[in-house]
Amino acid sequence: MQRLSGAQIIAEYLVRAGVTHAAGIPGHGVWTLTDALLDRPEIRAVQVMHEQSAVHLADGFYRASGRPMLAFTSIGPGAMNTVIGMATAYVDSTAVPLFTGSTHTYMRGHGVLQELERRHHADNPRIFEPIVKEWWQPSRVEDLPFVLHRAWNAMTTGRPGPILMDVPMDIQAAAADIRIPEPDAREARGRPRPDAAMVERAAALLAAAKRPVIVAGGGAIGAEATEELRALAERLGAPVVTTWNGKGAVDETHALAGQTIGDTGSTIGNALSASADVILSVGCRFVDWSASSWRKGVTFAIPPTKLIQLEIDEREIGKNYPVAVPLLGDARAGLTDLLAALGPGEPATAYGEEVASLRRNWDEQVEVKSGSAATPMTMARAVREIQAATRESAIVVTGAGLPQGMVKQRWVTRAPRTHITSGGFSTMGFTLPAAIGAQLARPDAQVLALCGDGDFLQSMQELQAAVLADTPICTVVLDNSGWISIKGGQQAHFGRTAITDFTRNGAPYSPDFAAIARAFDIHAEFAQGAAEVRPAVERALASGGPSLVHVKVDRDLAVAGPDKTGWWDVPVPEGRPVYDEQLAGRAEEQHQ
Ligand SMILES: Cc1ncc(C[n+]2csc(CCOP(=O)(O)OP(=O)(O)O)c2C)c(N)n1
Repeated sequence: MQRLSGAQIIAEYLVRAGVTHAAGIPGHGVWTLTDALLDRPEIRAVQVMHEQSAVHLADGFYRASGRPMLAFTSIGPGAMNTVIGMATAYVDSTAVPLFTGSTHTYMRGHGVLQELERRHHADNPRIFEPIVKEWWQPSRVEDLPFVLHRAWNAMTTGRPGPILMDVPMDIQAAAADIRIPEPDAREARGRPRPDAAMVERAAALLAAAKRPVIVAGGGAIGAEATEELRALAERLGAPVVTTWNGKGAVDETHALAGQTIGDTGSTIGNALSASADVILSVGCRFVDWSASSWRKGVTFAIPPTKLIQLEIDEREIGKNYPVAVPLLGDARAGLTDLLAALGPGEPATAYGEEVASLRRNWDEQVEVKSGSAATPMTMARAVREIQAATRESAIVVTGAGLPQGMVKQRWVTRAPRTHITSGGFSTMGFTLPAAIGAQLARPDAQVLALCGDGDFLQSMQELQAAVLADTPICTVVLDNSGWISIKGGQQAHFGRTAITDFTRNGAPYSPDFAAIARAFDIHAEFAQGAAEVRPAVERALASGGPSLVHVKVDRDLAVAGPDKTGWWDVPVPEGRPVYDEQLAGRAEEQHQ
């Protein structure tokens, strides 16, 4: 037994759970917690300039390493500022622990500074209800050890996700004689295996398949299943296609890499998955963006394709497509069992040269924009030049807009956890703070934040966080003076555009992003010709500290974005040019 304050109990538990970093903004609501962290050199405190960023930092840290990082805020507005970050983590199933300060238990309901109390006292956490796996608001200091191990268990096991711990100020301060639980003894360890009979059925189906395809989602990377995934793909001769969050599950230069799928995916990915006879999906949700709004034959045709769905969360099984064989369990364990059930053998597929030929066609298509020498430079060319300046192991982070799709489609990802994106929630403002988190998790890696100007302008204050934490991330602002992805969608769907250009006196307007960076006293560059980009990024990365490269890219919608490769259903009103086309497409969608 030890006599500890609530905050000391929390700090001790975090240390035992292996937490090494904490990001947040202190306030009176967490004075006791931040004071207790002072005594724990094991946990490095990182300052951010907005609490949403604290959660994005922790999220980026987790995506880059598989290890949770703490995010903390004061009571009230500080806590509320995290909502978008928590939703982003929840949708993409990443483990983020958020600790917020809360009203003193003996004053609950009286309306203390920053309390929401009109419907229910200390009511802030209910705002988080749809975006956390669990939330807790302990009422006694003695409850803390219990709620801590329950929260940690929920966050890290099964399908990971964020948790909220809303800790009243008096509970942080109160002391008790406590035994701190060992996280190891309270967490569900091990990997749940899918039912053995189902594994046999799945293996038989795969062994007989002539056109098997593996669809890897973020769950394949989260479960550290990529080695087994490659082994199974090679055993079967099955191409691997990836979703946004699955990018990196397979080395994209591998002969069986079928690249990405969906509306801004690849022609090879969509062709292979739409013509598969058997699909094995691994940790993927089949959302509209990667399944081309479920329009039959564009990315998938299930049925007639038979689906084997390997998935840790039973709620995802059969949700978007009917399954031939459900494999409820951990991705790595399931793939290991499938490999064992198949035994040694040679691929029996009927692809022949087809995968290589689809790949050649796709590479030729990519070359049009990525190899373009046009002025202004295409964003695709800029992305190619940026990658050329980096090591193979570099981590690239994106958040929303054209850079997110461009990187999905054209950045050649070699290893898991080196492509980080807010895929499911597609959150503007994610890129820069998530990159700082990734760099903290992987100090030796090159980390690049590839932002649109709109994305950057939502969280550019975090250049200060990068400076304070001395994280040598390289932020690249791909500047097209506007929210051009949205403009492109408006043009395609409505035939005209609204409220998307940044203009002043009728001309495109951009701030001087390099000057902004210099104001934060970091290395800054401006590049506008293709030949300028690579050396600018190389110099920025070599500067050894945080840096920013402002890159001007073409705004013309014909070349601005990634190639459209699939289908996306966004309703438009009657009378618009694409109204009939939209209805015709919708009639072919499979979502019952
Ligand atoms: C927080 C948030 N607000 C709005 C959106 C809708 N949205 C998606 S992309 C985008 C524009 C992104 O602009 P920018 O970062 O400049 O990239 P661009 O598409 O112009 O290249 C917007 C407004 C979003 N995804 N997230």
